[in-house]
Amino acid sequence: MKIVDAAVFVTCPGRNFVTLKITTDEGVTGLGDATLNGREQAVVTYLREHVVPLLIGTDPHRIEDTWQPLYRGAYWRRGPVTMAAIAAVDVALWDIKAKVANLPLYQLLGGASRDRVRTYGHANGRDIPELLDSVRARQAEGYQASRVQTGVPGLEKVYGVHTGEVIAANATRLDQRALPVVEDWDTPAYLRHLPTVLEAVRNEFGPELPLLHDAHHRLTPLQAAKLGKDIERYELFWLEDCTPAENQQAFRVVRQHTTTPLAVGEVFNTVFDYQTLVSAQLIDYVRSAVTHFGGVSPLRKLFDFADQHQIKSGIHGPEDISPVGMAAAIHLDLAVHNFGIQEYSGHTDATNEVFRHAYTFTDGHLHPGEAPGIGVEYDEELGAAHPYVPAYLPVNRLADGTVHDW
Ligand code: GCO
Ligand code: MG
Repeated sequence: MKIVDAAVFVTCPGRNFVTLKITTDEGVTGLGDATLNGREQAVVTYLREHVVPLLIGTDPHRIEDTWQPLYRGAYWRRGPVTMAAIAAVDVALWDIKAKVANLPLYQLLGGASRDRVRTYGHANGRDIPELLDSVRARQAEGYQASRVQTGVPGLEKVYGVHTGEVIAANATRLDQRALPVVEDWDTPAYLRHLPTVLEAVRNEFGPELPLLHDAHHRLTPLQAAKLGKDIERYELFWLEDCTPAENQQAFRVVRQHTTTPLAVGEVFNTVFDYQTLVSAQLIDYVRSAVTHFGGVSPLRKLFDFADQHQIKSGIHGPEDISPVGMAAAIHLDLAVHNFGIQEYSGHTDATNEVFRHAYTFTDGHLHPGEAPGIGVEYDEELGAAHPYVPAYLPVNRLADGTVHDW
């Protein structure tokens, strides 16, 4: 079997998605997600100019032997653009292999380790009453775990919250503009407010509801350590990205002060980003997306490494992961032993029409379905009807104008 074509599609049925479609001489096709939110066209060009020519004529069954030269042969290793491009190839080849075997991908990954995949949804509000309504809305949709985010008194536009025309980071493209939306930030105000939010949520919903929170890289290690301690009594499922993790050592400060479980990694793209975090047992969940980590093959290796330290998976799954990336994640979730939880925000109806998928969401749980491969079909005609819309992610500034992590 040989690869005869590899095409890259960009579509915007609510937000931009980049999809790689590999075709073989036997007519079998495979899909991979290459969406890098806010930098989509960099991956499109990387794939079209530098990856596709290397694929034509090669054997699609040699997944590892395709992955390694894409990673090592570039010489310039790692980075989100490279790893998103490699991820799309990896997933498309797994899709082809599983279709040829006439099995859903999870069967090739060792088969199911569980019956279904637990998810968490996003609840948010400008203030506490709005947040409580949002948790109720997620529960009505079936979610059994919620990530909770609110506005901060005194701040107008904050990550993860619908504030008038500025929409949550994971919502439709309305949160993104031709030029970045500027949001505001004040860490002391946030640190004073968050415990009152968690108190209100626990009072309303009781101790059993699994609660998560995303600090989105905004705290210093010391602030994160203090926050973790202050909120221990609310028993979070995890506190995510409490401090930027480029400096892995920073998590030692956080870890030695709190038993609040920590999740990190959505912006990482190789196992090396996790080396100290995992081996020194500084975190509890690894958060990378199939789409940004080089695909199913390396993410599986990361989970095996994490498992040696009793660290579990928590694959990144906001709306900016396409249904192709979500499907690949759900197959992996079902198969690996050290599964923790899967983030799932769903997609717009228009997105689900462009990407018809076999995976289903019932009672807060996902299942990849039994279709051969990853179980996603891309409608090229419909996709073309939603052309690319340039859009940036927001930036964050403090009251005096200083740029802060977003
Ligand atoms: C999450 C993430 C997202 C990111 C988004 C950026 O935990 O889901 O933090 O909300 O902000 O993926 O494109
Ligand atoms: Mg996050």
